[in-house]
Order: sequence, then C-alpha cells, then structure tokens
Amino acid sequence: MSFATISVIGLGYIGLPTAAAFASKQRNVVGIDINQHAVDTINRGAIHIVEPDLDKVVKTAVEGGFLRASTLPVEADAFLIAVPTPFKGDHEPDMVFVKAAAESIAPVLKKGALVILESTSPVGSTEQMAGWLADLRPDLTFPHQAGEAADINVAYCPERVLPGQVMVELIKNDRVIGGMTPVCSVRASELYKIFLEGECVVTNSRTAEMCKLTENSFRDVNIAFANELSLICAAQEINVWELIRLANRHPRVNILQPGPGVGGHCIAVDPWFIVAQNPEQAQLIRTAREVNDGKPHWVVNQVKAAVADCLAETGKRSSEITIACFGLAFKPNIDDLRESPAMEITQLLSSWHSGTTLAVEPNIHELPKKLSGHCELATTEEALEQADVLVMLVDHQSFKAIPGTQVQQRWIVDTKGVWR
Ligand code: SAJ
Repeated sequence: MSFATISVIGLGYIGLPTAAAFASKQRNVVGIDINQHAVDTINRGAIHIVEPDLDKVVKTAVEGGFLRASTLPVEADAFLIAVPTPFKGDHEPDMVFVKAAAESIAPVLKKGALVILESTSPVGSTEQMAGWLADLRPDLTFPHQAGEAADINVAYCPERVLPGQVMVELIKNDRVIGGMTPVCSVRASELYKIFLEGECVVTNSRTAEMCKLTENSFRDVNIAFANELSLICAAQEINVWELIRLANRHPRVNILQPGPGVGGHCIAVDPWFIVAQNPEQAQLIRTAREVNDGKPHWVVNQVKAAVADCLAETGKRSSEITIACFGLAFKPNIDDLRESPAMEITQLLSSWHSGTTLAVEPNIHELPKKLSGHCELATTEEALEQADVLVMLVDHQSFKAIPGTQVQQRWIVDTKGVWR
C-alpha cells in the first residue's frame, strides 16, 4: 500500500481533522504535537478543540488503532505540516513553527518520503522549507537540487475548510496541489485521494501558496466593501441591509454582509502576508484590512453616542445605565471567541462604561478572563429586561429568533441587521 504510514505535524483545527480523515480510511496515522495535553486527550479517543463531528471520527480512529498521537516524530511515508503561521507585531509572517516542524521531521526522513506544507504561508515558503530540510539532511536530495529525481518530494497543499463545517469541507472541497515538481504534485494528489471526494487541482508551490492567500484576501476585501457601505449608509441615513438586498438583485452584484469587524485566525491575518511581501502593489488589500480593523472602533463610537442620547433623554446618571452586548463569538452559531471583534467591542465598552455591561453569549458558560470583572454574563431574557442600550454583535440563530415584540428599547446599535 502506498502511504501506509502518514504523520501529521500539528494537531490543531486543521491537523487533527486531517489526521482523523486519513485514519478513517484505515491508514496508520501518527499525529505529532508539542502540546502534551492535546496528545494525551487524543490518545484517550477524545478531542481538545471544538468542531462538529470531529469527536466521533477521532474516537473511532483511536479505538480502531489507526490514529495515535505523540510528542516525538516518527518515520513515515508522508508528512503533513499543519502548524500555525501567525504574524509578528509589524504584520510580518512568523515562520518559526514551520521551521521547528521541519527541524523535527528532518532526522526521521527516509528516501522516498513526501513532505507537504499545509499551513498558510507567504510565497516561497515551500522552497524555503525544502532548503531547511536539505541543510539538515545532506545525505538526501530535494526537488530544488535534483528536480524530478529527488529522494524527497515536497509540495504545498493549502487547507480551505470553513470552521464549523470542517469534517464535510475537508472531504468535499477541491484541493489545490502545488508540487515543487510535477512528480511531487502527482504523489501529493495520490495522498489526498485517500479521503478526498473533491478534485485535486494541480499547480506549482508558489501559485498554490498565493492561491490560499488570495482566497482569504478576496473575502476580506469584499467584507470591507460591505463594512465601508455601512459607514456611508449611516452618514446618509440609509438602511444598509435594504440597500445590499436591493443591489444584490442585479445579476452581477453579490455584496457580502457588514458586521462589527472581521475575526477568526484566517481572514484577518492572511491578507497581511501579501501586504508584507508586496507593500508597493498591495494597496487595496491593505486598505481592506484597515477598513475591517477600524470597524469595531466605529461601533464603539456609535454605542457611546447612543448612551449620550439615552442620558440626555432620560436624565439618568451614566452609572444607572445598562448596556447589553449580544454575542461574543467571531461569527454566528459557534463558541469560538478567538480574534473576535464582538469581544473587542464588549471589552472596550465595559472598560469605558461606568454602569453595568451585560454580555449575552448562549454558546459559553463562563466569561473569558479578559471580560470578567468588567462585565456580567446574562441570558437573552435578562438582557432584554434590564438593558437601556442594546448592541447586536453576532447574528446567532437564537438572537434572530427573538420576537420583535420583546425588544422595547429605544437605543439599539445593530451591527448585523437582526433588529432592522
Ligand atoms: N464576515 C462578515 N461578513 C460576511 C462574511 C463573514 O463580516 O459576509 C465575518 C465573520 O463574521 C467573521 C469573519 O468575517 O468575523 C470570517 O468569517 P468567515 O466565515 O468568512 O471565514 P472563516 O475565518 O471562518 O474561514 C475562512 C474561509 N475562507 C473563505 O471563505 C475564503 C475558509 O474557507 C478558510 O479555510 C479559512 O478562512 C482558513 O482557515 O483560512
């Protein structure tokens, strides 16, 4: 069997589902992670992250003996690197985890192995990774040295799964395969076809790296357009939701939805990789990032204006006013608070406001440390009963189901058009 043993380096939101997908096809999969807690949890057949259906697949794979986790790299026919690529303070990509992953597998590489980088990375990273491996293993040849005849094949194959739907999209989405040589692409395609129902679309590694960055930048730029429209519409006293609905009736217009800003680990980060490498050319991509990053501050100012109005109208003191923020997650119907603009807004408001700030987030049971002390976790009913000013930040299904008759407040800042 080709690829009898597969090793996945990094058992996070991408690596663990990918390892589980291979194991579900009865391959021998060893997942490697530096986090001992993650390794122990997986070896018990459980998971340390939240993703629908992942728990079942991991449990079956571990119980069947096809998946195990370890902190120590092992020999394998294929290695997939799925570690984080954050940016540093100046928005420069930080490749330290990819480098550490390459260094960790170098000693166990054997002739004929395939190494795939999946982490979102700047253009040229796959060649750079091959260079690191070649420096550590002068006894083996790599594609940049020996082309098609190399001992080790190397490819870039980005993930493109949507958090919350990973187990479906991992199997169904088409996969971009960027081999350093055509042979590398053929072998990488063979590997993914073990579980993939979508197509393998073949290119070179540089194009595949840029393709991943392009997909998320495309979405960021389009969300920025919607967010900018929301600012313009507020100034012109036009309902932005109605405007977008009308404009989208045009057969070639498809505007996305404005919101409190852009969150998560991907769309708010990846465009900066293009900007960092191409500061002269990437004007629109940079501006889109700035528009989306500026939106939470605009929302905070809208709430401050609503509170000022409420003070003037009611004659209450500021400390007597209650603000309720609806939603903390980075997008609807998930419990993931990472890089969430709703969190940022709630944090800014609760540290500014002298009265009570309530946070309503039905998907969590406890407030994160950043908010505790400034804010109280409340139910929808409590918030609607007690608050003077309502701030809608995340269009969770349960918020959209609130009947209009239950919302009596005069001061509402609605970033998602739920209470339009
Ligand atoms: N958002 C809006 N308006 C919209 C759509 C989204 O404000 O119309 C906001 C969301 O509320 C959220 C942020 O954008 O704060 C990002 O959410 P998302 O659902 O657009 O994307 P992610 O970050 O969950 O996943 C993205 C996906 N990329 C694309 O859709 C191009 C996914 O396919 C990628 O695999 C993932 O990034 C990744 O890992 O890179």
